[in-house]
Amino acid sequence: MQKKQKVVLFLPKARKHTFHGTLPVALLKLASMVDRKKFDLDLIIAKPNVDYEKQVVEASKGAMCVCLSVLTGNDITNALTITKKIRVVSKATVVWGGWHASIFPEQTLENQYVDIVIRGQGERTFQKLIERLAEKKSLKGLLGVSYKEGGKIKRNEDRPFEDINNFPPISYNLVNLEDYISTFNGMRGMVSFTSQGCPFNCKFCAEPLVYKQQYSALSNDRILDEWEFFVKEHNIKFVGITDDNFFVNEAKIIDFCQKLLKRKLGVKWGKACGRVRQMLAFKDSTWQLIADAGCMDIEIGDESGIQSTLDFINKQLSVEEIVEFTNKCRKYGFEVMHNWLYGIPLPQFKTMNKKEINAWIWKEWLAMFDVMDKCHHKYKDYDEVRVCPYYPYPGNPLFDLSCELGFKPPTKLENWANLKPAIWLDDSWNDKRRMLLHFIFPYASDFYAERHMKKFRLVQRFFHETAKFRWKYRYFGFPLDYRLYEFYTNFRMKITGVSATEHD
Ligand code: B12
Repeated sequence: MQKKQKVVLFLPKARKHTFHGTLPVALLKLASMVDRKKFDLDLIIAKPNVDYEKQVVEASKGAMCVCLSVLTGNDITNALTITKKIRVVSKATVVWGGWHASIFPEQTLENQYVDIVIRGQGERTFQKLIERLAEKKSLKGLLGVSYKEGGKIKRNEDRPFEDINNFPPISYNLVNLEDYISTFNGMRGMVSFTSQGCPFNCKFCAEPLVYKQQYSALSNDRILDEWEFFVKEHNIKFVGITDDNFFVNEAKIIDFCQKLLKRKLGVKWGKACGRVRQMLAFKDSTWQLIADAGCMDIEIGDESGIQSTLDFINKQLSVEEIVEFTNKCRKYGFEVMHNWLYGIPLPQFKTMNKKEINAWIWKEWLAMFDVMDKCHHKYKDYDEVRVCPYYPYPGNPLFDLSCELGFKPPTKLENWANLKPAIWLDDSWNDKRRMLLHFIFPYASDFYAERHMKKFRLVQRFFHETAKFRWKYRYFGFPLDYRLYEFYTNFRMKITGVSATEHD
């Protein structure tokens, strides 16, 4: 009998200073495509307290290929460090897939340590690639791959996007699932990825480049089989949905909720992304059903409080709809996770100097605050809010505009590891953002104060008052209270290991 070839799958470390505990969904899905009668498989994840570098290098010895999943960011540094070490001890073919490699296949392959790139949806291409590698066949005509041949980089045609129901269920037994159980809304939680792609075309998102506005969702029965397994085998109480867009098709959502109720799993769920306008068009009975089926929170991309910006980025959303949506969520008992962007490149920036651009961004912040005030009823209650600077991720019209505005995209793979926010944003915005998210929001909130007032120490009362003042007057100057807060938080952390607010 012929000796089995070995395939190594590796997920590098995504963040510089911390590890992420997110389930390695992409690699698990790829692993399910490996015919174990023909191939041995090693799945290695960068985890704390594990010498994962050594594991990958050891596993690569005698392996047919080592395949890595890489996002734009620190992944790249970690992936390259390890790939270099592999090259010293092994002749394994090095395959990169995932978002970064899909966006920049040519530039990724220009790096001497990468042999093959798989672009976009990976399952089928990966399955066919390892067959070809095992049979030592040429990659000519293999859809979805870019590769090197005779010193030249070749790009084969794209592989048509496939219905994800064609792929086998995830083999959860390949990992210790307990390692990936985390606390969501105070409950034992697990993530579930139920669809791939997004049918919309927001100008700042890489999705249209990678998945070309295609969308495929698992059947409701398949999703629920997975959830039933989570609940029955792992005592999961909450499922967080990591899809880019979960609430796409109202009829499917209705069927999903009805089937979920029928299974009597008693599981709560949420963190699911939806589009405001599309969800507002759902019938009231659908909203009620979603609530009855145990949904706790919904995530949306508000992006901007300025209508002309929302129109420019093709968000198909009005400022009034953000407020209407939030009120509707409140009525049905859902918490909203708001996501705001600032520093989005706009055509008028071409004729503005840096000072004028930063004055515009302040205008963006003020507009965002006004919408927040309307949504949060002046902090009587509290939704979760993320405020992020615009990063020029490539492959969309905003990236091209960013280049016109002076952004110089890295010309080498390794330089994408430290992508910075847009160059027209000066450093002061990051300071303000931290003050807003870490200090003003949690401390100004009446919700926070009501909950903690009784045990409020003097210093926290002081923070509550100054944060409220800052919020009321939109004031970020003289940050003495904020510096004191930082000092206090660090001090408390050192002494007790507990941070000063719940939102740090
Ligand atoms: C969970 C998640 C994370 C997790 C873990 C990511 C991971 N690698 O497991 C954490 C929290 C660490 C994370 C961090 C970030 N993330 Co994130 N994240 C996600 C999220 C929500 C789900 C990822 C997932 O599991 N997908 C499910 C799998 C099945 O899909 P997939 O990853 O696309 O994989 C398929 C193909 O890409 C391909 N494939 C993937 N890997 C490989 C490997 C090989 C060898 C092959 C052959 C194929 C292949 O096949 C897979 C199956 O079809 C996605 C959104 C999304 N829709 O994917 C964003 C997303 C991946 N994240 C994104 C971003 C921007 C970030 C951050 C920069 C955010 C931030 N500001 O901090 C950081 C980057 C960290 C870093 N690199 O330094 C962007 C990616 C943009 C980019 N150019 O890389 C996404 C797409 C969100 C978005 N729509 O903008 N993220």
